[in-house]
Amino acid sequence: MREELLTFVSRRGTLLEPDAVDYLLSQQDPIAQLDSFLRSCPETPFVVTVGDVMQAGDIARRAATQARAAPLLTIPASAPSAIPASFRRVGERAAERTPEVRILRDITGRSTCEGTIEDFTRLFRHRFQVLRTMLRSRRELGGAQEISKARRSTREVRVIGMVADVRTTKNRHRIVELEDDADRIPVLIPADSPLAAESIVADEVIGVVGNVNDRGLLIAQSIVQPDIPTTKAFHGTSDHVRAAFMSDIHVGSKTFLEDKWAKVSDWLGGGDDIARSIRYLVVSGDVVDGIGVYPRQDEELSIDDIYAQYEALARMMALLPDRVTVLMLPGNHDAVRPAEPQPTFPQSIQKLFDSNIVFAGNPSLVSLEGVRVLAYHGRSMDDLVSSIPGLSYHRPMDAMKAMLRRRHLAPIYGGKTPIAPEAEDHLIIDEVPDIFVTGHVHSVGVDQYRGVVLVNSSTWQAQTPYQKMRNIDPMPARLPIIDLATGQAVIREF
Ligand code: D5M
Ligand code: FE
Ligand code: ZN
Repeated sequence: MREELLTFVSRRGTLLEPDAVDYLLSQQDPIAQLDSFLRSCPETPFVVTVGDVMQAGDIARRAATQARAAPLLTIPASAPSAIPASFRRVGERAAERTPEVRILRDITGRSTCEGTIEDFTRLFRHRFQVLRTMLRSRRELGGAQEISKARRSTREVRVIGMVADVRTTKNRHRIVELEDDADRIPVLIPADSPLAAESIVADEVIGVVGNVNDRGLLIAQSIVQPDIPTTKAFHGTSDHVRAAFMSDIHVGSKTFLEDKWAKVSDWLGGGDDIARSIRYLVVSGDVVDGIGVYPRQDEELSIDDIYAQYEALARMMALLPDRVTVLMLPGNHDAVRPAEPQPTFPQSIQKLFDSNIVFAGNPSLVSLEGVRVLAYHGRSMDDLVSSIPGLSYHRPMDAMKAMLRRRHLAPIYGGKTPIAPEAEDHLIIDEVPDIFVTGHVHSVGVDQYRGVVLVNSSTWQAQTPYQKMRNIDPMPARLPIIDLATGQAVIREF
């Protein structure tokens, strides 16, 4: 029964406190009781406590004795209600300045998927519809037609579709199979065309302008990606507060750089002017090394218990100065589901940390005093690097630009990035952020693209045997720091 209950909970995209699990298992019908509680919530709660389910049990019993046909349970005003992501923010602290971190969007508590084929169809339909709407507003694609109509036209056509396949012929021409809800058309990008250098990856949504030849092939004259507007102002804070960015700490690994960590931690707590202006630390995943993430990982661990790894991290975080509010999201080494979008850390891990840590999902869009930060661990860079000629692990900023142009964090499906079939595509870049940050590739850099500040946030782990074998040369112990007033960046090396 425990397993059935936990499966039910994860399908509903929420978390159960251990006490709530025990309480429910002592009830006659644990799933029905939890289900009735969840139905009574206006939104799926982030975590269900023992108080919630006990109260739900009382209400259900009262409802059953009072009126057998009560259609819906109502939740009393005193009951702990669901807390939507946008209201999970840190409480006020005694510092002279109140930190302000608001999670505007992440999957935590909103997962809906069960992993069926229908779910994937729904996910891709949603992706297509949203990105098509973005493309339709592009001047170059005004009057875009359905593929089924365009294929019969003898004039110039404009179509929007999802890339079902890209292949290169032996004469170096590229053929893109483009699909919309009802039809599909092969698009030819001639080897000698100026478009030959354009990168196109499977499952991205693009617009094509061209002519259909008598063999039904659409000869492309131009390709349009959703992209972001050419100019965007940085919506900065009025004071020069700064945010620092980290990821891939990999606590628990033998290659975790303890000495470098001691240095950055001391610096953050010291008297340096820049250090003293840092009020936020965004930690974008792989915060610990985890357990069983890759074959024979146990040989490379200095801490082989997952909770002990998070406890060690919590102790490290507790030594950071009080003025720094930490936002932490998971990556592919963390103890949450690997499929993206990843919900945030379970309560059993969160409770190990001090209250100045704010937990978010991967990816998440957050506001730091009004500055919008899109934080994503960056697993999809593995797929982008292997699909787009010219991209490399040393230039993660190029991969980030590729994501912004596609308005999608993980455009390629079926590669190394596992994607959960949620009802909506949470990996679409709906809103253009002020700062876009990724980690994962253990490199470092800052750049900007059309007014968006790009950050890749280094690592606190030395080269691992696996990375040595794959020629991945990390750039550890660098701390990118952004002035939230201006968007200006500096990188400090430790
Ligand atoms: O990833 C750290 C780095 O190692 C990152 O550049 C990706 C690379 N990496 C990790 N696992 C793989 C696999 N399976 N294939 C290719 N490249 C990989 P981390 O997430 O810290 O392990
Ligand atoms: Fe990592
Ligand atoms: Zn990673």
